[in-house]
Amino acid sequence: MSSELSSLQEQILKLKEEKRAIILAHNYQRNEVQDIADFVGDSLELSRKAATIDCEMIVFCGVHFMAESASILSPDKTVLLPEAEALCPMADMIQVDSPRPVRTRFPGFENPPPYIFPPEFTLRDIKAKYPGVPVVAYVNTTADVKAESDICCTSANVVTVIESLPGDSVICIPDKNLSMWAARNTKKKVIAWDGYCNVHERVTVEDVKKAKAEHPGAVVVAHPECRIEVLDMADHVTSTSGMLRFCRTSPAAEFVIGTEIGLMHRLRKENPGKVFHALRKDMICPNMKKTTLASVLRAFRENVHVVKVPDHIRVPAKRALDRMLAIP
Ligand code: CIZ
Ligand code: SF4
Repeated sequence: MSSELSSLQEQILKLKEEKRAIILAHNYQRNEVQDIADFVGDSLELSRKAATIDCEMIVFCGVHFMAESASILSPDKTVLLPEAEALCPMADMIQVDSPRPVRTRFPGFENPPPYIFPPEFTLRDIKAKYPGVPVVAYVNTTADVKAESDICCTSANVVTVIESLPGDSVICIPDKNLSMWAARNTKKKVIAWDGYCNVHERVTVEDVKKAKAEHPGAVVVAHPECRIEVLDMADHVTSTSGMLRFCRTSPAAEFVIGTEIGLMHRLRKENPGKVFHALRKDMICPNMKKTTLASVLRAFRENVHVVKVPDHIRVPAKRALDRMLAIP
């Protein structure tokens, strides 16, 4: 490790103690940021940690919606997001009441099925069209969208959440890939939104074919934010926490990993005897990589950037998160 790096780490650890803070890092963060964190996990594991741990300050190394969830569940703690511009483009693809700009459709999805809502709609439009149909919001949504939703879900529990709801239909926002994958695994009608993660969306069937040819003995694991035709070719489909569990317990020794490459750090650290290949080397989320050790240090020094969800949004958003957390 360079002395510059270790000096940054030392300064961070000192301020962390002084401020009675904890550092949470998402599985997609840079390796050195993961290494300085008290806990590394998916957005929900980290928010749960934020709610239960005894501290005054949380420095959330992730993207904005994750810091919002921590603030929703722990309103009395100061939540800092080191990089104000660490946003999730997918979370920004749905708005409560003002439509987002119409974007160009991506290849292969020129003719979406009719149940997928186009971008010029808003969440309120879709709710008005399907009165009484419950809205399931993926955790990758902004706090105000969660506040307008009935329940949240993660990529790990989406099917269980859908099955827990009354009626035979659900509105599932904002990721069309996760929604279509959930639709495959439930008898309920899933009304999907036209959002997507541009990091997972870029994986193609050709990429999977190539990875299988290059690593014939490897197990292919894909995140449900990938396109449905990619998921159909994978051996296992699961969230980041699910991937960590699966690769730890699987008897296989070689894996191809279809998610943001930040996860490779934990996979390799926790499974030194196993081999991991990225499904695509460019599965890199620029927003997740904005946070560096220097920005973590600045967050502590300058108390930036405070993420605080106002009560009129926090209370209904917490209701949606609590409903999910109440499902065993
Ligand atoms: O919920 C999360 O943390 C995300 C964005 C991915 C995952 O599967 O863990
Ligand atoms: Fe959003 Fe995708 Fe980046 Fe996750 S990896 S923060 S879903 S853009």
